[in-house]
Amino acid sequence: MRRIVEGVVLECVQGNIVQQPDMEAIVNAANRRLCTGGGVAGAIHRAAGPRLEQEAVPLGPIEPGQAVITGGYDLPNKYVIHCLGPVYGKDKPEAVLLGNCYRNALQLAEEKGLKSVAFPAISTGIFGYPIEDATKVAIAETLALVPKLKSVRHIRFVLFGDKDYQVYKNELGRK
Ligand code: AR6
Repeated sequence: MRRIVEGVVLECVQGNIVQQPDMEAIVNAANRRLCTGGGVAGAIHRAAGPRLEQEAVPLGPIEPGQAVITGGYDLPNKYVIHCLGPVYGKDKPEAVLLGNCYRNALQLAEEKGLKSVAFPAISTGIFGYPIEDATKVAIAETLALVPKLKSVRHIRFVLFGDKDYQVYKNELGRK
């Protein structure tokens, strides 16, 4: 599912975040220490190789909503943008902190002059954020930023599961 808003392609696909070779940056659903983990973080660190941790860990610890950028190493992507999402029910206000992830990630992409960024559904796995609520935040925040983007021209949301993909598809089509 894809739509174009003010010249920016917004799309959602079902797939794996580490298999998006046409994107300049992929976003990691990181932990505060920026080390490897489960879910997205595990997949990204495995695919990027140990040099990713060597660069990322000294940049941490980060706080919920914050984002930092590193190289992509053995990934097909030039950069990884690491975001710490809120733990649902613990880091509050969740929606603000989750929105900050998308805003700060896109700001880093702009600063690097990147054209394309792929996001996973931050916080919706181990951190427990309900997918419907997280999707509303991710899409509303991204749409609010689109008019300000100068270099980013392609934003892709990559959903692992079919249900998550359907939720994104409905939300992106509705707005
Ligand atoms: N590609 C795309 N989406 C994925 C992939 C993948 N390879 N793997 C999982 N997902 P999570 P969080 C989906 O748990 O909730 C880590 O251990 C998954 O189904 O990766 O922000 C870190 O070290 C879910 O919908 O991130 C942190 O400690 C979404 O991506 C903690 O987990 C996010 O799931 C971060 O938790």
